[in-house]
Amino acid sequence: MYTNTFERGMRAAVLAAGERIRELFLSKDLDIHEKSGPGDLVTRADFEATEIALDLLKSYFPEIPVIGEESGGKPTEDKCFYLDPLDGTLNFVHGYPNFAVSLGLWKGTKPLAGIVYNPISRSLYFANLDQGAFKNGSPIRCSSKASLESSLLATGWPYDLSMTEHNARRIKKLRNLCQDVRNLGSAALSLCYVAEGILDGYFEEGLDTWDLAGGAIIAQEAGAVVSDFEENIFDLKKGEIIAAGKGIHHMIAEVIRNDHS
Ligand code: 2AM
Ligand code: CA
Repeated sequence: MYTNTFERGMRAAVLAAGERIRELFLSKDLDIHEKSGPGDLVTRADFEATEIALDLLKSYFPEIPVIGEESGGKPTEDKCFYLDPLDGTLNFVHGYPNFAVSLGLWKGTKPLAGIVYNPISRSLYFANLDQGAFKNGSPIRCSSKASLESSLLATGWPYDLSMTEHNARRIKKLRNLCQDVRNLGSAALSLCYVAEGILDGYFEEGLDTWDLAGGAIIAQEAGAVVSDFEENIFDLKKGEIIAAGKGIHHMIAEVIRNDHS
């Protein structure tokens, strides 16, 4: 049933963390604290999910370090996990059920496996390098749209407020070319929606490693082109991403690069 030795432990970690998040969400047990500003929050669920996932990862993979949004840690050149215990905390706080546990396994600059779990819909997305992407065990593929006109895109607002106008110009340009540009509030789920073809493309910048480490390989293994804004190979540390089917990826990148007017 498990395609490699990593899947079992990664799956156990995100499922257990996700089920605790689900309980706290349904019981509205939030305990909210502000981090860098009013839109950047952390809750009891972020901390409890971190502990649950870390304990399981340590028991399955004692030798692999974990870099976590709420637990810190330093990336190494060898294998390491990137854990976002709750991606979409602001959604969680508002009762908007679009958030996930995200876990990526990387070796230096190379993704090896990714897993994203939405504990409300109980959807589990998983990908191993060169082995395709799966949702609840069934293969998924990105969309094959060849024009922006029939495409639904998503993005997120950069957390650096000085970037707001710049991003608004970009969204305005793209909105005139495609059906709409959504903001789903979870980078990990946005990438999974690209992987299963719900979204035709997603772009965002100013993100952290743990926001993207799990979802990027899922989108890639589902056939999406995953790059930085210059269309170079996706760089986890750069924090920017365009993930889209190959028919529209370049068009999105061109608009993003020529957004100065
Ligand atoms: P989070 O909910 O785990 O914080 C929404 O556009 C995306 O940005 C989410 O994946 C969200 O993840 C992430 N995000 C929220 N605050 C951030 C910050 N200060 N820096 C970078 N990414 C952030
Ligand atoms: Ca988070």
